[in-house]
Amino acid sequence: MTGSNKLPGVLIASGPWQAEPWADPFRRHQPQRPLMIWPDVPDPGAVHYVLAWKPPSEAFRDLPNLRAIFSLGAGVDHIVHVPDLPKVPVTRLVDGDLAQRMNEWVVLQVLLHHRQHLAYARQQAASLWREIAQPAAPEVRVGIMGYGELGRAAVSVLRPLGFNLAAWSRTPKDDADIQTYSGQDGLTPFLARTDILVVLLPLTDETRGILNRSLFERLARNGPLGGGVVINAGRGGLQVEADLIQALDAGYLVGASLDVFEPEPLPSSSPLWLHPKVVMTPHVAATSEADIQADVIFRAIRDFEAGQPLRNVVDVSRQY
Ligand code: OXD
Repeated sequence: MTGSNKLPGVLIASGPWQAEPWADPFRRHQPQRPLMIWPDVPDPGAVHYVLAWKPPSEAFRDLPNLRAIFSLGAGVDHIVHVPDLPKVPVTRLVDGDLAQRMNEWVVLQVLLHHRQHLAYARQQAASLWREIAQPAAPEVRVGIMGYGELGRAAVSVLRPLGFNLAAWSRTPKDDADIQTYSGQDGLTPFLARTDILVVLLPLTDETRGILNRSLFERLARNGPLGGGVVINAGRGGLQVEADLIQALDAGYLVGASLDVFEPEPLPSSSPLWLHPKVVMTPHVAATSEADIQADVIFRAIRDFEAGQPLRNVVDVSRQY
């Protein structure tokens, strides 16, 4: 509490998202807590917490009592690159609802390529009744790139379907119960055993452009799908669009599912829109539902003020 008996204030800088739903639990449960919505900040000194999604850098300026920044999404790339970011903890959203939504999207896309739905959709458009050879799930090697909260959740839903699973992460994970690979040395063997690549990586200086020609070329070509499939629900900046299209056209990639792009919205001039081997969704794989996630942040602030450590704090120097 501040000396004036006011609760520490919250500033919501939700970029393109509506701010009101994020304000809701604070208004309902703690109407006495100062609540401001960027750019209307009449009392900067009262702001102890910023709730941020794609915030303008000015949103963090001149906040002398700022204690923490809460990302409104699982990713923090939209915050950590803000110039002169205040040196306070930045947290990301980790929540069952987000993981469940991402799981649904990942399973949908893996099955869509595994069950060759794009080919069947083309056949339907041509009124063509023809069976396509169908490999069994254990014959298909799915590789999860990024073995954090969402990567582990994806494994938990893909495993019962019977796929042959492995994961790759920047640093070794000793507690995994699937085969894991790590670092630059582990990348080539991981790709060589992967038919369907599911990408759940954060966007950092290290991962920007990682989905490029050299990576696509190293994916397995001897699998039952006849080439590699890339499924990206991480960030658009991970993929080099021209390399992806070249790999699809050359045939060593047989399909791609993309939820993320750079820039977003994807310009209508992008050839991805009409590419016959590409499935696209407009960054909706795991949307932060304000109705649910505002409560998660409200509780995190309440627990923090009751003396508990902040959870899900990211390492700003590592950018995730
Ligand atoms: C997120 C996202 O970061 O939806 O949560 O991209």
